[in-house]
Amino acid sequence: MAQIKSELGRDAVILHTRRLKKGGVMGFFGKEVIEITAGVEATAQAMVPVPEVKMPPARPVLTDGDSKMTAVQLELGTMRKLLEQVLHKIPLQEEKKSPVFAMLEQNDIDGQIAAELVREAAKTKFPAGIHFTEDQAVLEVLRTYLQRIEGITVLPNATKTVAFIGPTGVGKTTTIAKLAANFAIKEGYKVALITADTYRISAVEQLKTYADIIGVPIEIVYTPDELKLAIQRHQDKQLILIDTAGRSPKNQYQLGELQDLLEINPYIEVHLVLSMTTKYKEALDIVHNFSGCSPQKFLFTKLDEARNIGTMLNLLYQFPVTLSYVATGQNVPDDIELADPGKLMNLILKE
Ligand SMILES: Nc1nc2c(ncn2[C@@H]2O[C@H](COP(=O)(O)OP(=O)(O)O)[C@@H](O)[C@H]2O)c(=O)[nH]1
Ligand SMILES: [Mg+2]
Repeated sequence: MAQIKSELGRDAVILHTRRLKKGGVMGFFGKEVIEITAGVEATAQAMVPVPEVKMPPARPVLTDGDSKMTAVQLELGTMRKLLEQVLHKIPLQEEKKSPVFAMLEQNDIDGQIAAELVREAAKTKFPAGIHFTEDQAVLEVLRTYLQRIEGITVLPNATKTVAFIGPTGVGKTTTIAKLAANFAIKEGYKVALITADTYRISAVEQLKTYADIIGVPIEIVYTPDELKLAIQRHQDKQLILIDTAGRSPKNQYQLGELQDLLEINPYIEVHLVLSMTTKYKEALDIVHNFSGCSPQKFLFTKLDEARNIGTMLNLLYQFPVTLSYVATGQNVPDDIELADPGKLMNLILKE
């Protein structure tokens, strides 16, 4: 519905849906797609004047990346990759001898993924007239996994609500302060903060201090109902940022609570915050454990402390999510930027 409404407006209704399989062998491995026919009722459209939305220049627009990633999609993404890996197990040994393979491994890109990138590059047909060496071709393929980038899209006449989830200490609260300052002070949007992190008094105080300095309102909520009301109270804002308690990925009860909190409103855009200092295998566990909260975007912090961005690449290779911002230090509000494929590629090539 969120995607339909973003394309057709608030009055859009679903007229018809049907499930079908595309591709695949004997009904297996086919991608199930859902075809949705939607429309806008003529009367509703005629009666409600649609306000003209003036888009500020050079602001990212809504794309497919905005559709919510479900836990199932997350799992399917991993399963597809696993299957491909099993099916191609033997030839992968050859790819491991490629000179570029060592460079990828030095960047902590998972061996299996590095081998697949090498194989993908060998199969890729680049546009006529472009001749890449093997190394360059692999890097070009790698770059395609860094293309899905989209920050927070704020529209002048709508309220964008974004929640940040992730383990304790990854930098959620600091990131929210940075984003709030940038959107409110630098870009002049009306911003409100909501914190659901009421487990520690210091956590509330931390965000409250930032809110006071930036000059934006802050609400403290203890239950899903309170969160709902707080969001309703701030419908005059263009951006609402929600801080959540750092959840232990091992604690399913806490994760369930977080899920309940986020399910109150399907329009909440969920960013999973991950630290670049986390090892790949740990990060995989975190992504799986938080998948119930359907994160649409990954936001990486502590790039300044990381040896390389291998973990980021491994995750983006595995999951069909969008990359939003990268945080590069402790300074509020400066140490954050929209992810940039060129800069990220340079980090891989620096050694
Ligand atoms: N080096 C570095 N430290 C960061 C970054 N982002 C946050 N931090 C620090 O990480 C610690 C935990 O941050 P906090 O926002 O409280 O994490 P939360 O528990 O996820 O809300 C604080 O000391 C922050 O200053 C970053 O990008 N780089
Ligand atoms: Mg916090």
